[in-house]
Amino acid sequence: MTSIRNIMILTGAGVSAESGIDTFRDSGGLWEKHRVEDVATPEAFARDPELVLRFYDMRRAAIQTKQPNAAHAALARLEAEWPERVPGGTVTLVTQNVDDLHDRAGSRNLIHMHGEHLNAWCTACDERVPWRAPLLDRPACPACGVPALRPDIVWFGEMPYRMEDIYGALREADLFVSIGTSGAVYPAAGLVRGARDVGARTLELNLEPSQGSAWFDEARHGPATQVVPAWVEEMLSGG
Ligand code: BV8
Repeated sequence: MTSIRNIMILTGAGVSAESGIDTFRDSGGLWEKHRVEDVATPEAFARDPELVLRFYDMRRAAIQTKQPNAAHAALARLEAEWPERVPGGTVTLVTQNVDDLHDRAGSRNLIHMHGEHLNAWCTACDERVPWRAPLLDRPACPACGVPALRPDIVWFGEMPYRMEDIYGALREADLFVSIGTSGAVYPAAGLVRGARDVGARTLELNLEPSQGSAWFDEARHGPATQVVPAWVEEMLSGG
């Protein structure tokens, strides 16, 4: 492992599953209660803003009752301690998740490529503001006063955030680790191929094989709260 300096980690809903936050595609996952087209596209928001705002208000409230789990904590520990183990080494955490559990666990070099529940985005002045309350009653934007706030979430058909930063970090990666994602959504699901193109090693930590499993050099299956801390301990102890 000593040849590894820069680590890129991609997480999905599976890393927050054991914190009690629904995943999208497991049985009983969120999408099964709603069709994606009805709640997670700009067209859905234009067609039925109340349905979409209720969907996000419910989830924004739900995450505020949840706690980070041992997987989130282990990833924050890796970011903090890796430079001591490998001087100049970096850990970049890219998450598809819109909860704030990585943030609360202490991860700092963190990219929310699909947005965040705890932000609102004003479609009048384009400001993004921290937001914990419901949006259903169309509150006024704190920056411009217009009642034009929407969830700061990347919907299907919208461009994920900070792709330049993500591809920049990917070019420098020696190890790419995918955790708790089904590999169903692009461009996130394509990052493993970009990692292979730059010669990085690839590792999948997931409950079961994902749609992209064939692209990984190695896979370890099991719950994130067991598999992720064990892997971090191995990386930090030089195993
Ligand atoms: C874009 C915010 C272009 C919403 C989300 C046809 C082919 C290929 C691509 C496309 C296509 N048609 C359309 C596209 C593009 C589309 C796409 O990929 N569609 C898919 C469905 C085919 N992508 C987009 O639209 C993206 N934008 O392409 O823009 C563009 C270009 C230029 C200019 C403008 C635009 C935007 C995609 C972002 C959509 N937004 N999230 C919200 O959260 O409400 S995606 C949504 O799915 C979440 O972010 C989620 O993270 C993501 C992926 O799901 P996962 O995280 O993987 O969760 P899932 O439930 O699927 O899997 C959980 C995994 O965890 C499972 O494997 C399970 O086994 C595991 N697990 C469960 N428990 C545990 C566990 N693992 C460990 N421990 C456990 N305890």
